[in-house]
Amino acid sequence: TNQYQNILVETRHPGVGKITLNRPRALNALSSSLFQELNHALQNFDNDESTGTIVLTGSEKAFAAGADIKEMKDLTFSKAYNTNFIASWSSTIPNIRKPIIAAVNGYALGGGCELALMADILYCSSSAMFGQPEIKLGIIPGAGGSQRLTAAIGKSRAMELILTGKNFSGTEAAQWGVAARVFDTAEECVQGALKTASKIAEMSQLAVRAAKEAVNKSQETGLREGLDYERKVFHGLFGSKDQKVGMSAFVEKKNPEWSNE
Ligand code: CO8
Repeated sequence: TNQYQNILVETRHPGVGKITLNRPRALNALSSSLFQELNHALQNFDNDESTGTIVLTGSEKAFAAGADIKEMKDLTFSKAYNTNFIASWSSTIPNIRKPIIAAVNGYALGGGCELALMADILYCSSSAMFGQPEIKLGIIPGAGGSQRLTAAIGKSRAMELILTGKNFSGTEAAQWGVAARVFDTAEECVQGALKTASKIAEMSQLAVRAAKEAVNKSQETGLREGLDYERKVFHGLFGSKDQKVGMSAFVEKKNPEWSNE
């Protein structure tokens, strides 16, 4: 039984938690209750020892068509400021320590595009429609669009998209490096994400965690600090059991049996 109203949660492949945004009548518009459920489910998977990776997807028509405009329409500055509107939406995901793969099909607009950009790996289908249309509503992106999208595609392209609100396709997302891979169909996209997630879930979870942290560091610091950080974590992993397991298995031509220790 599903304990949520706006999302579906399942564990199909061993080690892989799957979350499907499921508010079809509003094209998965991101309401407060949807985000509360999403964050709850993500935290549960993060705390669950048998889960190694998380796949986040929507429907074939929409990953998410943005924050819920009906919910925001009458919001005032003072209410937004006093309640720190959407801060909790976007502060949970960066603290999830397990890799999140977004499988994006259909619309990923506004907050939907930003949510996809929060994932560690982004896969999409060629017909996916990304965009930051906030300018057309008289606002700007509020959950990282101006920061993460700019980091991913460069200033000039990000400016053009954010100032005009025009969409970009899944094919363009892959060409520009927003997406790691682009698939012909929605089904292939979700299957591809589940397959990659399974593969990652079979690695040493200790090493996966360290690798995710090290890559994320590169997005937040200068090169010298990032390299120092990477080397310290690299050194630290020689204190792990899985380093011995992995390297002995290579030398003995066996498959490693990870202990995650
Ligand atoms: N909010 C609320 N309802 C929505 C939204 C939305 N963002 N998008 C679609 N819906 C609803 C429609 O109102 C409609 O409901 P109803 O049948 O009751 O009228 C239903 O979903 C189906 O939508 P359409 O009839 O419009 O479907 P179309 O296929 O004709 O069009 C589009 C699809 C092009 C996606 C169109 O729905 C659209 O333009 N949607 C709005 C896209 C948008 O502007 N998104 C940005 C929102 S602002 C934002 O995200 C700010 C970011 C804040 C941070 C978020 C934190 C992660």
